[in-house]
Amino acid sequence: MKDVRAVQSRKKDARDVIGAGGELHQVAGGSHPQMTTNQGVAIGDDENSLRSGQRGPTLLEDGSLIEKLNHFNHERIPERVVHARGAAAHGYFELTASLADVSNAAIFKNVGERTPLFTRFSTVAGNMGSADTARDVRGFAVKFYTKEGNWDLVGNNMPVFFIQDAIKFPDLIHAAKQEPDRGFPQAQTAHDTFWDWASLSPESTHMLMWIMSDRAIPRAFRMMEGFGVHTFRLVNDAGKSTYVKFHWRPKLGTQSIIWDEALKISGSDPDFHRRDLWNAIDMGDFPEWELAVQLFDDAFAESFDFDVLDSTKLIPEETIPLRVVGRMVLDRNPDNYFAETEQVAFCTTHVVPGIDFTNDPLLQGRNQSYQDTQIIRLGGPNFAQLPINQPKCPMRNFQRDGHMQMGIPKGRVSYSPSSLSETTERADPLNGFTSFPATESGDKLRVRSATFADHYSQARQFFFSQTEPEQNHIVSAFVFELSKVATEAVRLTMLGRLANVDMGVAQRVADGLGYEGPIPKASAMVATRTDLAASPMLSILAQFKPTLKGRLVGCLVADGTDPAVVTALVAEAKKHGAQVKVIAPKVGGAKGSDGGTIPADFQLAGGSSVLFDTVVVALSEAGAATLVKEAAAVAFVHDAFAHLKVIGYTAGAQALLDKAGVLADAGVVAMGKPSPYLTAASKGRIWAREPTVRAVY
Ligand code: HDE
Repeated sequence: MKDVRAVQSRKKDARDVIGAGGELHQVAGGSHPQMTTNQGVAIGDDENSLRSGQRGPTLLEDGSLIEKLNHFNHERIPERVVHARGAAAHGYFELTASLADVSNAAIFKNVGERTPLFTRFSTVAGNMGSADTARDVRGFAVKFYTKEGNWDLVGNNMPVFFIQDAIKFPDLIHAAKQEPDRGFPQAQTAHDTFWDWASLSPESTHMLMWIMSDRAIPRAFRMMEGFGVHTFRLVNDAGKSTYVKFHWRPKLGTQSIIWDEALKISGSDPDFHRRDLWNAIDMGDFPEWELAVQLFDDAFAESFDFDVLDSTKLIPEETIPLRVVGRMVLDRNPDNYFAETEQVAFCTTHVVPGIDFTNDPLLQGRNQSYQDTQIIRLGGPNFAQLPINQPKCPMRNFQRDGHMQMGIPKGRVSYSPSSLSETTERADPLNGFTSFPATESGDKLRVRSATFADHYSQARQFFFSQTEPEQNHIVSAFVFELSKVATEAVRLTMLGRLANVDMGVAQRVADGLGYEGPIPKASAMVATRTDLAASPMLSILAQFKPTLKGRLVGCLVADGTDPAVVTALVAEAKKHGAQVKVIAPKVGGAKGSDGGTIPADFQLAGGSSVLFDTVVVALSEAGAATLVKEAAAVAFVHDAFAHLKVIGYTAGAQALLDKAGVLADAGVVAMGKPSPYLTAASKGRIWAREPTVRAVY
């Protein structure tokens, strides 16, 4: 064995690493600063702990070992009890139209002014390591670092919620999360406890329609809408209050995936959404949303069909159109997932002067919950001092001490009022936050207002505002979920609730379940209204933007592929704002018909067609003859067809198309020039194909 002391003396600089038996490695490249302990002491050796003799016991005095392991042991903090899995980005809000008539918030005053922000998207039910494409609501939380302090708009990608009163939130979440005895299923509502709770909670019916719709399986974070959900209040300079609902509208349009695709993406790329967000920002293709508001007054609130304080209801955009006031651009990925995405602490109570609350009982409960959850999650009351949470304006008060106090407050005065210091902070009655002086009176009761009692009318309105394929998907989603419910009585209770939405819908779900008995309607306080006009704004497909911007084209190649097809496709797709990814049997690429190499982005097994919006099968006859014997290639094409994608193909690819069961239709396009194919692909999926590939109940 070499003498380690001799090796130590050969160590020339910080790049040298001493391995087993005193082997000296040089790690090339860069000019590296010294590694130190947390006390700033330079570390001489980060590969070997201190021991007595070469094979002897490790010594307790090895401070750098103990410091390193202790820190590692404490690397995890409790994950969020809900919305644990998320991805985030930095960006800015730019005001494009003044809102000063209704709010004196500085962020709404100066057109053109940019306010920095941090936005976190999330799923609700799954744990941190769950898959992105679970059927779920997506969190859409924005922290605006305004000049007057932080404003957190902690919303979702659906405008309504499951419950009307915060007291029911723990029950909803316990029912949706893994069942407590067995610890599964992960990140799904398709199990008995969720549907047991839902079937016994009629107020959830409207939200169930949303969650069973394609809104719950978005194509990308940058292709989903966002909503503040509650009715908030804006207050102007004159102290006048205006009610407001906040909306985010994605510039790329709202788009979803198909359920079978979602299931398969969970396996192919569990990070599908966070990767998409990261890549888009990394490439400089910055995701963008419009911020819009629905504004209304007491008179409208009085006359509206439903209670504006009820978070299970929405105000159709046809009734109060959106007023666009600004845009959000996400232009910078986090530097560190933990320090930023994990430690960001959103609280509904974080509002600024000019923005205020209403009596929505869900919002009122949230105002307690978020602050408290951050204290347990982040270990104490000083979480606002973490860089990601610090306001970008002065933060001064007499709150002191506590775990991880990072400031060093000076002076003897840590209280108010005081006269001992000329320079300590004081409250500012003129410019500081003052709550809107709403008049409140009434008996102290545990009660829910009768104006919250209609649980079905808007659920029905939502269903009948959808296009036919979207309605079919809602029915199929109910069938899928309830088929995973083992307790038959729960399924039947749920059918009875659906019957209150519409007997036809309940019957379709019953058919899908193979249930042939009678469906007894659940009792309801208020009869379901059938006179609410359809609201096309609630449909994704009715608002579909024909574009390939931000979309991915997957091009399957093999040895013998004509490289000119790929080159032309890449060039044309770029004009559409889309990106082409090449999939080949080997990641080193395929041998083109000209003898050169066609470089690949994906190896076939890791590049399933579910990862792309549309695909091209660019094969020679010989290439297709090889790939018909490759299950991954057959599945690539078969899935693309079953997921209603537009498929471009070269003549040589026909054998693979046949093997995959592809039948000619408007979405199966021969590749001459790439333009007709790309034009067809920009129109989205081939919905007419759906009844030929999937049962419609
Ligand atoms: Fe949340 N919610 N929530 N929620 N929520 C949390 O706070 C809670 C609700 C939403 O990216 C928790 O920091 C209660 C509605 C988002 O960090 C917790 C109630 C809406 C996020 C909490 C609700 C939301 C959360 C868990 C019923 C849409 C993720 C960790 C009264 C408008 C924020 C945390 C992020 C997170 C409580 C209902 C959105 C426990 C009690 C309605 C986007 O405080």
